[in-house]
Amino acid sequence: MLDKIVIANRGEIALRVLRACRELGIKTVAVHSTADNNLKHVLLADETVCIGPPQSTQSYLDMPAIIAAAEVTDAIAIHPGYGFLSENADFAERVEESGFVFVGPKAETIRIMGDKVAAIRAMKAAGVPCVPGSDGPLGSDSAENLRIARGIGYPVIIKASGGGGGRGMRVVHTEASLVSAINITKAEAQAAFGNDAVYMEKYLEHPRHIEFQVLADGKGNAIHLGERDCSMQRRHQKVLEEAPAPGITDEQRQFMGERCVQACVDLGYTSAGTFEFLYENGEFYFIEMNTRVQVEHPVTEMVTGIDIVKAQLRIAAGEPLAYKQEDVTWRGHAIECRINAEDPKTFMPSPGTITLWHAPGGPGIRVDSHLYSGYQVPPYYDSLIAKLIAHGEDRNSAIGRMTTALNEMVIEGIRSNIALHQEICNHSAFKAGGTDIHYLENRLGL
Ligand code: MV4
Repeated sequence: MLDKIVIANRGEIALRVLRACRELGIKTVAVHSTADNNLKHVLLADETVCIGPPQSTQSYLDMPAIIAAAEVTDAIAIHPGYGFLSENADFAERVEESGFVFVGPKAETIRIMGDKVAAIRAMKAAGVPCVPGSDGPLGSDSAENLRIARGIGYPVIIKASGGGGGRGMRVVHTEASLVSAINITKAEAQAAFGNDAVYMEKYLEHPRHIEFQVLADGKGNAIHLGERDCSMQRRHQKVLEEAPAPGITDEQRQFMGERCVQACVDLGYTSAGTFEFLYENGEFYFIEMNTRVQVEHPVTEMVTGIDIVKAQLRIAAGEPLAYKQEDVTWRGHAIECRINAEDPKTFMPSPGTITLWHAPGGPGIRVDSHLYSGYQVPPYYDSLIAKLIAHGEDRNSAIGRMTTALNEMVIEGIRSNIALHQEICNHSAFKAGGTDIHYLENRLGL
């Protein structure tokens, strides 16, 4: 097993990684900014290294500072968590070139998945169903682009190859606006990503966002852990996720899971990963792959009993995957509510001192949070302060436990979105299951 690792992140995920390390007997180094001296995992870590001032560009995004911290502490590996440098292929490459293990896929794989045109090409080759669209990047011949759009049928969407996660896209409803939409998206993509390549897809108007979790060891062993429904979102920020996805049959799960596993084998994929799909009218369409552990990984852990972060660490240590596909079973239903330090009406961040914190508990309840009474939520980073996960024998039982737990949770001193979650859990369309990606924004009238 890895002797010692650097946790190159903060907040709940840094604590989540630290806990996995403790279970595996791995020593931990917490690297942190000057704003994060009192972060829970920093207080718990075996060693700490301050890597810079509060601004993440000068701390959690400072590659040399993080690699230097690994050097001075004699660490073996670096776990990037999510966000920050977790999907930065250059960082993964520099970590490996410096002689450390990057807990994640090979830099080359991260680079392919960061280039959406390359990712789609790889998925098509592996037999993963993709959205009908252009074959590769669009060229500069407007007549040809109009022909491609006519072949797909309007509405279409123009996406930046260097984008992803909702950045650099434009929906086109009519032929008259296609050429200018392509030009504007290309200019924006050049400015934002330094890459003006764009591609075209059929625009799906009412899809759900369903993603498949995989684990692969890069030695030819790969499994899927089923799917999550992440459709409950606002402005590309997920709010609530669940596993399994309501209404998805065992046959659909097996079929799509097998396609994802085959793609992992073809790609030589290593570590945990997520295949993101749009789901509409009973069909799945690949859109992007995430090469990191995700915020919502706990719902999959709750229904499969498999610890995804420990699996990442074991794979990084060179161990073969400990599970075969037939070892993976799914029990009950799990829901995660992302608790943010934000104003319930304006969604503006609400940093400040936590004057009182009571975590809920009871059967089927899990709380992934770095909060404690007296902790100060800094204003510099994202506003996720807790993930409340409820598991039950079925979806209704999970919703019931979530409702009880939301009522039990006490956060004083800052504003939070607990009330929003109570409202969602009480709403008839959510209770019925299977709401699309536009449900929350429409429901909130935003
Ligand atoms: C789409 C789409 C509809 N049709 N692609 C947004 C984030 C990025 N990952 C892909 N996105 C979308 N791609 C086609 N062909 C709608 C979205 C989309 C979306 C997707 C997932 C979750 C939330 C979303 C919110 C708005 C738009």
